[in-house]
Amino acid sequence: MMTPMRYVVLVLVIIISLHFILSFSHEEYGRATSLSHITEQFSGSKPHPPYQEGVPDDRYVEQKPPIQTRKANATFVILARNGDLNGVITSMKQVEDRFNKGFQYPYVFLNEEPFSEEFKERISAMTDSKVEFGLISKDQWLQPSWIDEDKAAASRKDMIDHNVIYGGSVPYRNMCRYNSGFFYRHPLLHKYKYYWRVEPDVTFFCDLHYDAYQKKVYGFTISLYEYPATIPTLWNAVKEFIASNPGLVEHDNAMRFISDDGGETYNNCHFWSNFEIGDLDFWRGEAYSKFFDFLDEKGGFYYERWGDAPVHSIGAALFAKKEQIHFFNDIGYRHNPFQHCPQGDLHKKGKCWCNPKENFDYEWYSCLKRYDALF
Ligand SMILES: Nc1nc2c(ncn2[C@@H]2O[C@H](COP(=O)(O)OP(=O)(O)OP(=O)(O)O)[C@@H](O)[C@H]2O)c(=O)[nH]1
Ligand SMILES: *[C@@H]1O[C@H](CO)[C@@H](O)[C@H](O)[C@H]1NC(C)=O
Ligand SMILES: [Mg+2]
Repeated sequence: MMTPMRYVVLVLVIIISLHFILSFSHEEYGRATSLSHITEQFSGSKPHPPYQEGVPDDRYVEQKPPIQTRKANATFVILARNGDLNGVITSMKQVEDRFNKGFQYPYVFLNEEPFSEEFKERISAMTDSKVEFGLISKDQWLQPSWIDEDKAAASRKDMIDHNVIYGGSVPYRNMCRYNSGFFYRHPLLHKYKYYWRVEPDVTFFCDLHYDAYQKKVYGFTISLYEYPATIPTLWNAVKEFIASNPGLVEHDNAMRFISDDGGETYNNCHFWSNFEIGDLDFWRGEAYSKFFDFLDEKGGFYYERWGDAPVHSIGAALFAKKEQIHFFNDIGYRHNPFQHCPQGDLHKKGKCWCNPKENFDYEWYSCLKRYDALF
């Protein structure tokens, strides 16, 4: 037997259940009966925590226009995969804050696959500069068909057995070859003369309040020795090229940076190419173009694991005047595991935040002393 009290409870339970079902299944009903809506009816406006009103417009300081007056014909270049997005964001935010807010140089992003909408949106949201996203053609990116794949595969296996970093990777080789001989030919870069290469997950430690695009051919922050296992026959190819193209070699070159015996052997010194500020027309010029084609024909990008760092460095050292190669002493920079931290007055001037004691310049594995000795 049910008591009247039990009927009341049952009806209440049914009403409450109906209310919840309707709130979830019918948006309009849910909104009209929500507690906050009902309180709104009484108080007149929707209550909310004060921060949601935002900062009044008149408290914003007027944005300064770019402080520079003379703009170089220049761009940032970032080669990246969609999966590199977070690392690219990290690097780019620092580029903007430390330097580019005051200059508004454009950006060119390159990828052999189309950039995702998320990539393009998040990148574009970080700057007022022009940003362009370019696709790399497969024939410039992939291992060429004339490479003997059996020979290349055997070399990769050998490098894996010897623990050579990225030794087993074909994509890494594609990337090294593309950076060595193709990025500066991408249609989006035709209209520029100078570029600044930026990689994901690097750190810029200091404010830079002058225009970094100087009229130099090649600028670097860190130099070091290459793993000989990645370039066993590179120097022989270089010597062969010099012998058959003596006229292309610059007289006042930086050969002493890359060779300790007048060109007989390579000392493995190279500029670390994850940071570069350089002249695209130099790469596009006769000397380097012929040099790259010659190296490419040797197949060493795939039969060995030639990196863009030694290839660029040897090219710059042979075909540019040594004065056209610039050490950016004032750019505090880190790409794991090495960093250049400006010392003394430069550290203060750039308001750098790196520990000056952590500085690669004259560590035993650095080649900066050889660069210094050029002058
Ligand atoms: N689109 C594209 N970009 C790549 C690919 N591999 C590397 N990159 C980019 O090429 C540059 C060099 O690659 P990293 O992986 O940083 O090579 P690394 O500096 O020698 O090695 P890490 O010490 O791992 O940084 C970076 O800007 C990468 O984002 C690839 O397969 N496709
Ligand atoms: C920028 O440099 C490129 C390559 O040298 C050149 O083609 C272009 O005309 C230059 N643009 C300006 C505005 O000087
Ligand atoms: Mg890197």
